[in-house]
Amino acid sequence: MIGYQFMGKMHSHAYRDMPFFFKTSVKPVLKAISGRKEEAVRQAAEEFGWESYETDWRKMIEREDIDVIDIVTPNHTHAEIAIAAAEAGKHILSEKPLALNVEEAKQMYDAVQRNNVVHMICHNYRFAPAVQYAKKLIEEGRIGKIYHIRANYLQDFIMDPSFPLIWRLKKEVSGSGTLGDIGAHSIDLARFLVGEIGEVSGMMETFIKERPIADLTGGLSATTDLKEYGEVTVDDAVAFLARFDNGAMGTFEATRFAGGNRNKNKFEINGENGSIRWDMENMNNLDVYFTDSPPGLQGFRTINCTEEEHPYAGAYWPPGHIIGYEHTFINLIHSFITGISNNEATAPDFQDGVINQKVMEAVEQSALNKKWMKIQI
Ligand code: SOE
Repeated sequence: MIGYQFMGKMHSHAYRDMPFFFKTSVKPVLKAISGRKEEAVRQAAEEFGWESYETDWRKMIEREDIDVIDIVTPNHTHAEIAIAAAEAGKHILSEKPLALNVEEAKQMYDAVQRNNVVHMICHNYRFAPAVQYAKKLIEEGRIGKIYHIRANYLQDFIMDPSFPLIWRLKKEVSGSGTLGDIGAHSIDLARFLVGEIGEVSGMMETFIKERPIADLTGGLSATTDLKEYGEVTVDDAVAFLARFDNGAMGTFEATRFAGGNRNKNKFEINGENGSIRWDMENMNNLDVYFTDSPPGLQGFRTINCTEEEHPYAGAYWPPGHIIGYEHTFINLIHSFITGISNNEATAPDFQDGVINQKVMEAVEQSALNKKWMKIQI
C-alpha cells in the first residue's frame, strides 16, 4: 500500500477483515506500506498491521514479494505509481479520481492493459448491499425505463474560512475539488445504475478563494498560521445537468458547503414502473416505489437490505443487523482479490476511471465555456 492516511487505514482494515467474512481461497498478506515520513509510516505499519514499511514507493514496485499495489496517495501521484506498478506486473487498486485529467487516466489504462494486470478504482459506494440491490431491481426491469436520476453529494467540512489550504484544495495536486473528490462518486453510481452520460451542462463555484497555509504534518488539527494565505484553485461546489445515452435526465450536485451535511451521498431514480432512492447516511435501507402496488399500498416503502437475498449481506450478520461504511470497502476488496485469484476483470476498473474523468472534464469545460459539452467514450 502506498500512502497511509484516512484511506490507508480504511483499505488496511478491509484487507484484514475481508477473509474473516468471505470464504476465499486466497488471503491478502499485508507485506509493506510506504510513505515519505519514516516515523509516521513506521507507526502506520504497526497500527494497521503491515509486516514492513518503505520510505520510497519505488522500492515497493521492485519488491518481488509484492503482487498487488494499492494507491491511497494524493491524486497527482496516481499516474506515475500506477504505470510503474503495471510495468512491473503488479495488480492495482487506485483511489479515485483515477488521475489529474483524462490524458493521465488514459495512460494508466493503457499501462494496465498492456501488462495484463487486474485493475480497479475505489468507488466503494457501489458495494453497499442496498446499491447492489438497486442495480438488481433495475436489471430485472422492476423500475422500467429510467426517466430521472437526481444525485447529491453534500459535505460541509471546509465551510469555516479559516480551514487550511489542504492538498484537496490545490488543483495541481488534486485535479479538481468537490467534483473529483465526491462528485466522481455520484457519476460512478449514475453510470453503474443508469448508463452512460452523453452530454453535460455544468456550473462550478469557489466560495472561499484564499485560505491559510498551515503546517499539516500533525494532521488537520495542526497549527494554522492565519497570517499567510494561499489561493484555492479548485471548485468548492459543482452542479450539472446530464443527458444519458438512453434518454434519462440527470441532475447532480456536489458541494462541501452544505452546512449540517457531513457525508450525505444520496440519489433518487424514477422510472416508468417505479422509483428507488438511497442515502449513504442510512446506507442499509433502500426506499422503493412500484406503480403496480395495489391502491392503498401505493407510495415508497423501505427495505432494510440485510437479508440473505441482498448482495453481500449474507457474508455478515443475521437479518436486521446492519453493516457500515467500512464494509463497502471490504466488499470491494473481496471483488478485487477474487478478480486477481481468478485472473478475471473486476469493476469498476481503470476504464471506468477514464470515463468518469471524461465526464468530469466535460463538466469543467462546460462550466468554463457556459455551454453543453459532449462526452466521447
Ligand atoms: C473527503 O471528502 C472524502 O473522504 C472523500 O475523499 C471520499 O471519497 C468520500 O467517500 C468521503 O469523503
